[in-house]
Amino acid sequence: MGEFFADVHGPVPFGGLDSSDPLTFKVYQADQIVLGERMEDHLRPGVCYWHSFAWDGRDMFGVGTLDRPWLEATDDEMAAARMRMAVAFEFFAKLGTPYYCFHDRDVAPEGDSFATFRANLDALADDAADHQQRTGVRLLWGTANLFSDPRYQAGAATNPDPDVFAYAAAQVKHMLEVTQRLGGENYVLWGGREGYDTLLNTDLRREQAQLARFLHLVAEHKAKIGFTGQLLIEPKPMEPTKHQYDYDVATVYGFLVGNGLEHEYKVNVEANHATLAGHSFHHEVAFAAANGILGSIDANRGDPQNGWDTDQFPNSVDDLCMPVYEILRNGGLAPGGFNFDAKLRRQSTDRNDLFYAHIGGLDALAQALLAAASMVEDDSLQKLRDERYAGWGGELGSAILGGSVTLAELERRVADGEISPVRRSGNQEMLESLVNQHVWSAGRSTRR
Ligand code: XLS
Ligand code: NI
Ligand code: NI
Repeated sequence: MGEFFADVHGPVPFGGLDSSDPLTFKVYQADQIVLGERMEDHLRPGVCYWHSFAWDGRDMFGVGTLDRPWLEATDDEMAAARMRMAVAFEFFAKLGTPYYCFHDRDVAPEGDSFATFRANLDALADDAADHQQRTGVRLLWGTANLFSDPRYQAGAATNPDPDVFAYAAAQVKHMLEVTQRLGGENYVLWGGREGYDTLLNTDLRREQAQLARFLHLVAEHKAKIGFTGQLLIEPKPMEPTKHQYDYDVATVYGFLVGNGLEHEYKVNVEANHATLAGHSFHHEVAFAAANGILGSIDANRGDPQNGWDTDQFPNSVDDLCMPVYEILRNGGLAPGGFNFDAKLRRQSTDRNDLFYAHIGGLDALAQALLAAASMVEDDSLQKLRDERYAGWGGELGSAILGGSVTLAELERRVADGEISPVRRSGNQEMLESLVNQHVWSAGRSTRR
């Protein structure tokens, strides 16, 4: 097959905000220096294989609409898989982003046994290594699909049947090794069906113990093979199950600490999983950073009217800028990055739509980065936060935190009138305007 995306020569150029060409970046410039680092090195953007190349646009109500010839029925599944991979790398290289991510099943046909699947995956990993070498595109993270096959209908590690646990373990062991072989910088575990549909048939205590054991096995194997990437858990509250155990970052953090796993795993925060959990994306990133487990990001968005994982491409600088600010203040994302776990709408049937989607998402991220960097430089947000807590650096605050005062002592001092709280404004509206000012003005001077 010749080029699939024949209209685009790539790499997609920078056109600037005055460009009317949808196949140019308006803000994103990989080499632009922001706070001393290249924009690309801050964002470490990646394309996800599954939504873009392993899904044809089908939904619950209808068949595929997208032009994905390698997904059509065929007698030669390996040839189709090779075509899919060639087109995927053509896209990555033409878009000009450094990373990609995939599940084992996104690239390899299942075959009729685990041994066949493993052989298929190994053969396609060899191809991927060649494509990576040729294009310079790298693997941000690998993962195993432990939710599509009917055997996982009641979960993988949390399945009532230990045979299923074992099958999942086999899949993860192999995919961890494939990820290592391809130089993957992270390995993700998303607990797609690790939850329940009804409590009537569910033993919560057992299932949690099984999940902890599974995560220990993965960490042990990582150490055994000397994989240096970061292990990541991707929280999500529900869908496909009614309730998922990795509900949100706080739940995952508690689970990790409760099972002695907090030094082995960090989190891959997905924007729309945050909103499904009733949080903001900002909250999830800030909570992960505050607890030392911020790993990587799946950058997408939901639809404010829909309560499901619509996986749309990110397009709101307002929504992205504060999460990016927290990331910068936390010292960046590496070895994590921004993977677009996002898919086209079913009606976006032109081949170029995949470019428009990624270009738009990257531009929104780039503007968020400029705004966040401008807030870091200006520092007034942090100064206001610091001033708000200044008392904790004083005599009383230090004594309380240092454990040198008792409740009785505090009561005495309050009763004596030595301590008397003064009300202070939180200045929320002023801060909201301050953020807007950066969102609106960032990058003006550097634009052509
Ligand atoms: C689904 C998840 C999934 C993970 C990878 O909601 O976002 O795509 O990122 O298994
Ligand atoms: Ni998701
Ligand atoms: Ni995701």
